[in-house]
Amino acid sequence: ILSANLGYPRIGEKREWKKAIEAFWKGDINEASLLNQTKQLRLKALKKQKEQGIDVIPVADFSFYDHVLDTAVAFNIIPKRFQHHDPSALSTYFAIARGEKDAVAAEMTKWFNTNYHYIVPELKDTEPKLIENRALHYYQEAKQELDIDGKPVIVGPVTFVKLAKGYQEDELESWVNKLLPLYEQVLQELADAGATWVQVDEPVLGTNLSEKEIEIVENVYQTIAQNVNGIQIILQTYFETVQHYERVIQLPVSGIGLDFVHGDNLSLIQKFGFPTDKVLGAGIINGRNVWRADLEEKYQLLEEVKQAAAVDTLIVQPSSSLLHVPVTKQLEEKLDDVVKGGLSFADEKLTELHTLTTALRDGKETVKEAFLASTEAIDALNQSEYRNQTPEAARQDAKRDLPFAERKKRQQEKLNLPLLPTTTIGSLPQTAEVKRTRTKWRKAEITNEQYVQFVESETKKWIQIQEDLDLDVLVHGEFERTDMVEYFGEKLKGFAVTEFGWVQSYGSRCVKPPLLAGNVEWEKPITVKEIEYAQSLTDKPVKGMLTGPVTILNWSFVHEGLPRFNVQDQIALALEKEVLALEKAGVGIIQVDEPALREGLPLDRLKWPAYFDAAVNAFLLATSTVKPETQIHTHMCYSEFGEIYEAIDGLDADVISIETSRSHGEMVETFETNDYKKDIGLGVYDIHSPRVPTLDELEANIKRALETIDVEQFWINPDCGLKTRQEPETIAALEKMVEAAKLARKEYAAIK
Ligand code: THG
Ligand code: ZN
Repeated sequence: ILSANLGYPRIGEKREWKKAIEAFWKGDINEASLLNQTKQLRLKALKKQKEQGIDVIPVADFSFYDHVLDTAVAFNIIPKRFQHHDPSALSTYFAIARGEKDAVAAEMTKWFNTNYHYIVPELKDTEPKLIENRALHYYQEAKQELDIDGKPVIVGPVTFVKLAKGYQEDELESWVNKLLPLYEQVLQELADAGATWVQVDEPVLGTNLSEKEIEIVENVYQTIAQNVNGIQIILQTYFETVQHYERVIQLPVSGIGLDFVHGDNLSLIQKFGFPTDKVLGAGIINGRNVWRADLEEKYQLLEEVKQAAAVDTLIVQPSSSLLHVPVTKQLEEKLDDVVKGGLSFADEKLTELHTLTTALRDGKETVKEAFLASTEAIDALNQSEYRNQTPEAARQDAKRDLPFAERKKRQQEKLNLPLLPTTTIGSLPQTAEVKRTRTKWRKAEITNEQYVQFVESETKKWIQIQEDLDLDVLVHGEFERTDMVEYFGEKLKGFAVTEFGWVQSYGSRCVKPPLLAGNVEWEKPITVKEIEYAQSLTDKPVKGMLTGPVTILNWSFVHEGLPRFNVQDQIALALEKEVLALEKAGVGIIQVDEPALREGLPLDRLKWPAYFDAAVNAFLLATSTVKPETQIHTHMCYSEFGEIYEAIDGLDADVISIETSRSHGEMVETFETNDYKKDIGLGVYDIHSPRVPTLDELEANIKRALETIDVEQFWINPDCGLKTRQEPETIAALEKMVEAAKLARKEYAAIK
């Protein structure tokens, strides 16, 4: 019996990694300094894992941005527009991730159903060859510096190709065949350097692979087994039940890692067994949540696993990489004791792994105290005020009273908006000054009053700017909010927020998910004051801005003792109270954003209908009890809409805005083929880049949309919130956008 980790968080206890990388981008530190600082972070992480008694420690899980981009660049898979650069230069790597003057960044998208984004590889027009054996490099570093025989982690070939841009099944085989010799070289060099284990991540094995695809998986691992000698591959899966289980366990690898937290892999091993000559990596500690494990329960589960899989070597490990959780809870000083006692971040999870391994190896009595402490912490949380109310029962058939066409008539009477109304998504630039002031307020360096006054002055400034720009539907700008989910987490009962609980979201960007410890309750209006203030400054409508139940659920760390769909309904009912409070305060347009609706989709398609039903009902619980003349908006942040179209329609929002500027044409088609009837704003420019769009581009995007979408249905807006942008470029871009809208209005008025 061994203990292992699958990947350690990159960002450092206090986001040192992020700060070093951003300092390098700004030119404040040079490359040598970046390399040195990040090396120290890696070594510190390795040392910690060793000291915690982890037997099999991952290496090469480090990245300067993203591990999928690492894999691509190491194989010379560099988008054509960056191919004139040196493929081995760090500057090339960052250019692909972030874009440069004449070349847009590679797209990024969600890593399976997590809130982590990877850079989408572009295979077209590339010639794969091995630029760098990263796995070997980091293996040697750990060996030389700390005498650790690390386990290099690499993204498997099938997962890598499946995640590439424009993936088509009939191209899988040829691409995998091109990459296989490179993988073989990487693995052989590792073996020759003395590596004992290598972890090959193939999370696509938890998705619905076709017959053809699973055959390719078989070929890949047979070929590797034939051509590489002297290394033990652990084929690592996570996030879901393995599909094609009986074939996967026959693959010629030394071990297989299964997730025993998500999905139902236990039933599979109980039903079909597990090869006794293979190592089983039992993913027992949740790698995606921050709540302390119930060690008794985990121990029982391990016993069941052991019984079903009579293997010689069992590896006790987290369910996935710990990339998805913060580093350590030790720094938290403001948390309620009961909550803090109930937490396990990455470091504490390593302790849990060690405890469970010891219990299996030497008997439970040897770690009696740790088991007792776990039980006590969980009991304390269960008996705390977080759990003592009975949640309100949710309706299952929430629905607006009147059909859309009738609502639209009444809303238009009230709002009197022009053809092709213009608006923004909600957040406005969070300048350094905004962030600085909030930090000061948090540290009590300024009073509450001073802070509120500052936020109001920003709102006032921007209401004026929006009026000058002649936008039609205004926003207050969300200057009082950090992250939208963290913000609602701070205000709703049942949640707690941390000080240092950061996790990587994309590149150097991090988020701090709130902790959902118990039943959710709305206590008093959250957003009404700010919206009322903004509305008092203008005659134009100001939108109320809320984050929806699916997104709050998805972007929080929800306690595993709480049933997810129930929690989602509780959040929805709390939001309904906020929606009604806004309506009562005279707010005529309320936007409830659901940017996480899509990423929350289960990996297994069979689970989609239940997910959608629950998501749609929760959104309707929150939004359907307003008056017909109150206009409900929603916003979503991604482009592949085809497969979730029905759910989107089911939300029954009066207006939806979506992020489309990087794939405008495709998106228009989805709504066209489905004959979507409600109002819709397809983002007319990309806010993820500081570039100000030209009038021509904006007009072209509007025109393209109006070829198929009715002009009466269309809204003109940027494709996402503006909080990460600077003020001057934002104003310049919006100016152009309003100009384009006015030109389009004229044109269409003439046609009519
Ligand atoms: N909130 C949460 N999750 C998200 C998003 C979000 N996931 C998807 C998408 N939006 C990711 N986008 C971002 C955009 C910006 C930042 C993080 C994720 C960001 N973070 C600050 C940083 O790392 O510097 C930290 C926050 C701050 O200091 O204000 O800018 O919006 N939950
Ligand atoms: Zn968005």
